[in-house]
Formats: sequence, structure tokens, C-alpha cells
Amino acid sequence: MNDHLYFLKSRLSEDMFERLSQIGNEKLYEFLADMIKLCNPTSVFISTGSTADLEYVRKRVIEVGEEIPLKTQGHTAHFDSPADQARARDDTFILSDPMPFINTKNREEGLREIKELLRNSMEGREMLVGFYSLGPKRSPFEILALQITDSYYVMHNENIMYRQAYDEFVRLANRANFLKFVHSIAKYDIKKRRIFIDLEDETVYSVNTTYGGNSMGLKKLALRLTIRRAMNEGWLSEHMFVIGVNGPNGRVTYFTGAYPSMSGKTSTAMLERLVGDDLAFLKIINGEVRAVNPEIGVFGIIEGINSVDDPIIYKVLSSPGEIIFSNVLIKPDGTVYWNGKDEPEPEKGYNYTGEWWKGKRDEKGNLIPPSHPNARFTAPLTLFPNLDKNYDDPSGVVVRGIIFGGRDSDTSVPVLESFNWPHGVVTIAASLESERTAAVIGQVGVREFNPMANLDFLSVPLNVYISKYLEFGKRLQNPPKIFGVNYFLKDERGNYLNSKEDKRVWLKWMERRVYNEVEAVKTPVGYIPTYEILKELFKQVLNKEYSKDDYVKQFSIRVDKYLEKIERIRKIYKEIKGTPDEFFIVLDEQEKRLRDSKERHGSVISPLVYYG
Ligand code: SPV
Ligand code: MN
Repeated sequence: MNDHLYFLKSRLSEDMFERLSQIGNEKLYEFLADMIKLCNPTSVFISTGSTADLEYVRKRVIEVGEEIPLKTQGHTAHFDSPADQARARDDTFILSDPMPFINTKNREEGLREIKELLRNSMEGREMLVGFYSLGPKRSPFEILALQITDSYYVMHNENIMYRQAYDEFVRLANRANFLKFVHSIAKYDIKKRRIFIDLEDETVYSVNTTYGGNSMGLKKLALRLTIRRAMNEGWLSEHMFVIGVNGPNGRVTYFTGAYPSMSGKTSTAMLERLVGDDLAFLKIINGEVRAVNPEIGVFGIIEGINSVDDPIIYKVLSSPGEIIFSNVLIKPDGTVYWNGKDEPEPEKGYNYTGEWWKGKRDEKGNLIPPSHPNARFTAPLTLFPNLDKNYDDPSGVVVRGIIFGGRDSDTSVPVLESFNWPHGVVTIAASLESERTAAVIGQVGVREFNPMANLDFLSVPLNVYISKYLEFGKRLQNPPKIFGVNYFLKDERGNYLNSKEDKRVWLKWMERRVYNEVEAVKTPVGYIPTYEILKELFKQVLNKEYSKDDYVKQFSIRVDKYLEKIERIRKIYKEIKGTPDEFFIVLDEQEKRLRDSKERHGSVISPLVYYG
């Protein structure tokens, strides 16, 4: 027995040590021994992912008070502290040399700091060790991950969200090349909240936070690591949903879609066949793009979910099943309320601020709503009746379209198809901007640059990411079509120009466009739908009359706004060394088309002008 195993034997119960020794991975033993020495837990629980182990976590999470059982069978509630309700950008650092737009920190310094915070952080607590796979097991997509945490809530979340892979660790033994995540609640001192991402060692450390997006290793923390792997290996690790859209005659067409948090991503993912709602791995296999969902659960925003706009999620959340509600309101009857739920707002209850009553204010005098705007639910995919049968297919689904969406009140048309891969990558994906929401800490409403809705998670320089994206398409004879959507366009008076359900129509249009089955109108910024086809689709899909007046308002090309956007985007990329020339060529061409059009037709141009 080597030193690490010898040490582990001294710290683990016989039963737990036996589980570990089945694995036979030296690097794992060394890492775990180091972390036990550092964090100094009172006991260690090795989860094999068995039914009994899952049950143990469900039981302990209630006993220690990290979750509160609710009235409905399987439902529990969890609260994060008021200052820990969203992803903490300012406390998250990549331990590497500086990169534009990315918070970085010197590696040695960072490791020293985080290890100081982790020292004895698990004293009096149990260390939980879990083994998972991102993506279907034994598939070309599989990425193994080790999670260490002292939070039963974190492990409970991950047990719902990720595939158990103790068996894969055992099968691969020393060959397992796994990501590592270390999380500790520590003293839950928000001033000392730190999330440090060590690329070199593929390890992420997170302390003094419990909010899922900061603590759950396999979600956004892993994304930083998988993006880097993807860039090195020639695939894409994206902040995208994966969905199937029903076409004519039983055809199913798969799309992925990237939207910054709270811009309609989850509700779009739920409209038809659900494969995944948040993350996607895309690989070229036999000349086609195939995608899987690294996850098997949903950590979704709950605000605004009601039985009319989101009937499927609403039904899931109202039925028995293993669901964790975080940062919602617990009503006196033991059920939950969230902002926008279709029932009257309760008078009182319990939320992340403690006892809550209607009219309660925070220290700054602002009204505290019943639930936090970034309140969430964690639910297994298997609870969703619209789950696609291929959701766990080891070869993934064939991607024919990629959608990028932002929260944009004044520029982009509701749906747009790019001319080709580079045009889509440059003018839609890499130019994505969105008005900030409550999913990250900070002032909401500010327009933010967010290429591929992935900026928060980038771990390689943006120019490298963009170059690889462009190259990815060049390796394909028939790359997926790239689309842009915007559900948030407003008129001059500030009224939304579309209703929430209109996205159903856009999806059907994009599905048809994949096969060029319906005509489109060519504008300077890309193809848009014809009025005639939308009229037909609105009738078919929503049983609604669609007026020409609405069409003109929604699809007018706001040339000046588009030109301003190009200016903003060009300025950003000009400052990034290594941005490929092709990027600026595509952008310049778009600008020229817009200027030519403006000269002839003015600064806001009706789509009818572009009719053949
Ligand atoms: C998002 O904010 O994009 C989420 C939730 O999907 S989090 O896990 O916080 O990233
Ligand atoms: Mn997300």
C-alpha cells in the first residue's frame, strides 16, 4: 500500500475505504489525501451513486437543515444567504496569465489564497465525494468529474443534475482523466467567497458560497474547464440548450441555442422536445455536428413560470417528484410561491431573508419580493413529459441549426437567418449583446457584450475562441444554419412588439429554413421570414391572425441601430490581439450593405422594401 492509500485508510471508515480502493487510481488517491489533510473533515462519505447512497444524501440534507421538506412528496426548499443569490463574477477568477474580458489571477498566489481558506474548513463536517460523468457514459462525449464538498445540498443537486459514474472510474482506473471540484461552505463568510479555476490542474475550488451556479462543480465551474478541452481538441463546449423541433410529416430537427441567462432560453427549450436546457457539447462525427447534454437535470429560473406561458414546467413543479426549490417563498401551508406564479401573492411566509410578509423592506428600503428574481428549481429531466427519447443517446443528436438569442430592446429583428457560417459566427454569435438580468450580481438592464452567451465562462482568449468557431464550420460540408432571435424588441413607446408565445412560430420557421422549404427575404443583415409564411404559421401554430402592420413593425431593419452595434463590436475586437482578419472582413461587408441600403431607403427600412 502506498503512502496516500495508507493515509486514506487511517481517515476513512472500513466501508468507505473499501469503496475507494475499488477504483485503483493513484492520482485520485493523492488528490483526495491532499484535500482531506487540507480541509480536515470529521468524516468522509464516498458516494457510489447507489440508491442507498442517494437516499443517504436526501436524508442528511434535511437533518442538517440545508433543505426543508415541503408538503408535496419529493419537494424540498433551500436558501442561500441574501448576498449569495447569483453567480459572483467579481469573486471568480481563472488562475492564469491575463486575458481580455476574463478575471484572472496569478496561479501561485491564487492557490495559496484558496488553500488558506480551505484549511480546516470542513472541521466538524462530513466530506462528501461523488463521481460523475458529463455527457452519456461510455460515449465519445464522456468527461469524468470528481466532486468534493461539505454541503449535502450541493451533492443533492449534483445527484439530480449529473450522471453517476463511479463505475466508469472503476473501469478506467489509472486511465481516468477527470476534472476535479472542491467546494466548502467553510464559514459562509461572503467577504471571503472565492471561486478559483486552475486550468493547469483542471481543478476548481469554491468556498464561502452555496448558490448553485457558484458551488455545483459540474455546472458553470466545469464549463470553464471543458471549453478549454474543447478548444484543444477541436469541438465546442457551449452554454446552449439542445432541443428537437417537430417538422412536417413526423420529421424532428435538432437545434442548439445560446442565450444569456433569463432571455427566454429555458422557455424555448421546453416548447417541443427537450434534450437539454443549459449546456451542450458539440462534436463533428462522420461529417455531421452531433450534440449531447452534459447534464440530466434542470437548474432553471422559476420567476414568472405560470400555467399559460410555461405549462410543462408549471405542471412538473406542481406534481410530486424530486425537486429542490431554491430561494422561493415557503408558504405557511408548506407549499411554495414564486413571483409570477398564477395564484395571488401570499401575505406571509418564509424566504431567503427569513420571516417574510407583504411589504417587508431591506436595509436600503427596497421592497423584498416573495422570491428572489434568480430563484431556481432543480429537477431531473425524467420528470419532463416532453423529454426527447434521444436525450441520453451516446452518439448525440444531429444539429442542423444553432440559435443565438439576446435581450435587445432596440436593434435586432425577432428572427434572422445568417447567410452562412462565418456570417452567423461574426454578426450574430460573436456580436451577441444582452441587457443584464438578475442571474449575475449587479445592476440589471445594462447592455452587455456577451459573445455566444458564453463570455462569463471563457477560459481561453476570445480571439482563440472565435477563430476555433470559424474553423469548426470550415471542417463541415454542410454546417448547421446559424439563426438569431430576439424576444424583447420594443417600439418607440417602450412596448414589447411580440407576445411570449411568438417564439413558437419562429421555431417552426427556422425548422423549415433548415431545408430551404420556405422562402425568405434577403436584407443587409441576413434572411428574414416573408409576411406570407408568417401569416400562415401564426394561424397554424397559434391560431392567430398576423397583420402586415405587425410584420412591418417587427421586421423593419433599424439601420442606424445596426450600424451603432457594428461600431461597438468592431471597437471591442480591434482591441483584442489575434482576432482573425476574416472577422473584420465579414463585419465590414455587413456595414457596407447597411450603408448602401440606408442611402436608398433611409435609416429604418420596412421589410417590404426587400421583397424580390
Ligand atoms: C445561468 O445563470 O446561466 C444558469 C444558472 O444557468 S447558473 O448555474 O447560476 O449559471
Ligand atoms: Mn446557464
